[in-house]
Amino acid sequence: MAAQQQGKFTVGDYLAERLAQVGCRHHFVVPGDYNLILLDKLQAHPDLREVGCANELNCALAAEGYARANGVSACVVTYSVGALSAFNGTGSAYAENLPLILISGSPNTNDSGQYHILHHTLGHPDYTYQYEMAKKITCCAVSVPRAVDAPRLIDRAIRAAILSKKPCYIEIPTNLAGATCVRPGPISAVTDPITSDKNALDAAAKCASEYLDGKLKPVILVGPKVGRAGAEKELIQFAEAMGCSVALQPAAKGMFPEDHKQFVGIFWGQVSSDAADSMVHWADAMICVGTIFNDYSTVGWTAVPDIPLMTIDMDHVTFPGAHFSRVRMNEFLSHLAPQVTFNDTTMIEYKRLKPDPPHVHTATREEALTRKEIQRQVQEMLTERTSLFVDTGDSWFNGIALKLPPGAKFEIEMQWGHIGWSIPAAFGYALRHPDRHTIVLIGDGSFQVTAQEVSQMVRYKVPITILLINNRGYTIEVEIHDGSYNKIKNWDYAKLVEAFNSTDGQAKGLLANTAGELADAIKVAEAHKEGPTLIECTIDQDDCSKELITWGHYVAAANARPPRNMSVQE
Ligand code: TPU
Ligand code: MG
Repeated sequence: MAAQQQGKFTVGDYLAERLAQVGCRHHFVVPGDYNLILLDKLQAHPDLREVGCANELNCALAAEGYARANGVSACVVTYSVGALSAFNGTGSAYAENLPLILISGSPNTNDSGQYHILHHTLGHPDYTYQYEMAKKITCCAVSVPRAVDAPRLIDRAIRAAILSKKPCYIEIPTNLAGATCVRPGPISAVTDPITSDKNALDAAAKCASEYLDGKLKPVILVGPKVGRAGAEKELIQFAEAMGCSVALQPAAKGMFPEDHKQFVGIFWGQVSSDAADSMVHWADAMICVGTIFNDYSTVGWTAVPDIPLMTIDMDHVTFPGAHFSRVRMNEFLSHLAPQVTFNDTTMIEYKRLKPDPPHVHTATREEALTRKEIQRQVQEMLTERTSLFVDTGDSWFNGIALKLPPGAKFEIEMQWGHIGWSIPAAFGYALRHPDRHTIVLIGDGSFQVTAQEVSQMVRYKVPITILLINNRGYTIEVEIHDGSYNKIKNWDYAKLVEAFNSTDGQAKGLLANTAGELADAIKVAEAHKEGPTLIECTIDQDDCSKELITWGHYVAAANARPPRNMSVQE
């Protein structure tokens, strides 16, 4: 702040100060003439580091990944040509419950009144359309009309994002970023959390004891909002007080320790792991914590629990006949823990049902690489320091089947499901967690969507290991519905990432056709700290998990349900 204290304080400085205060150490940008002054102001802040991205889709997805690591993130783009691309990553942040602050430059405030037609716009002088669009995909959108309004609007948007764990949108006209502005008040006004309503907390706890009363076989089902609510510790405390089985939805993998004795696997209907499916179906009470039931997590609606549920969401709790607002998930779990009755019936049953560990075949060095062998070798890579990103495709199923050691983290984007998400998201994440070993599992089709962002890993020397599983096409789509559109152009992926090096980069691109080549390549990747390593793992086109095939059949059936209101004539 020293430099800013001396000169004039501007709208851009105000935003910079707020971003730094809420904990953004990096901000992700693509420049354009509507945001250049703003970028200068953000750059001038001593606690913010600017990170340039190759395009705005990747920029927003990098910020999405950064929010996973840091709790909040910022992405700065130019008007329309930039922002409309960044909206996709913003949609991801919304769907995945991440507070991403999307900031866009916009036209000079004089232009709309003068009916000027401007570049990068739709070509008519109504410049409100981007703000109107942003309202639909953020929890709070603000457009700053005058410098004097900036503090209030910036604070409002950022507070909304932090409280609701959703993205917000801040639009700053190009001629306001450098306009004089007052200094911000205490940051606590923006960041202080809303705590639970005491009466609602007590009443919800009473209702929980009524719900559980007389139930013999309770099970806890954990969903992905547990991590977003920061309630992992309280969940363990609550689960141990209950003593019952704990199953996880696929997108919640990593949010409850897999070596915990109450962990009974991933509940994913027909493609569940361990004995999760049997336990969930056997239960007579189900405590859903942060769950999301969508067509993917329910395997095309075939795995929807059919008993009345108790649901603990991020900021409310519901029962078959009651709803309690303003009850925070973490506070409710720790409030309830000392009040519940220990009941380990489902654990006793689990011990009887628990499948034997699968026999894993270790391939010889010369054997052609298979999906199972990749999975076996990736399993050996996982340590307490690993953060594993799995992209849409068979990588989801390969990743979910791995056993996470204590401390390992798992990131998946199953609600939004944008192929290629993992490349920019892992980049953003790894900048914030240089201490961790970030590994990406991604298919060839997904990689082609966001491949440019590997060049940022090269530029910022981020040592991410990318295992690209090349099965020559969109196999997940093949399993849902096949057609010639599921074939793609093959690339020389290993050579491609080395092309990003130019004269100064240090990416390594390796090709593994056999088990031995993969083992050697993994050793190279683990020793390489000066940039990313991409290992192209070639497998047979038909080599995919049986879970993907099964899941694909059910999702296809759900997609194909005929319209209910079809007229008799049709
Ligand atoms: O393992 P595999 O072959 O299934 O993965 P790969 O090669 O990455 O293929 C993914 C194919 C895929 C598509 C084309 N999965 N979902 N989609 C649909 C889709 C299209 N565009 C975006 C941005 N996201 C999507 N999920
Ligand atoms: Mg593929």
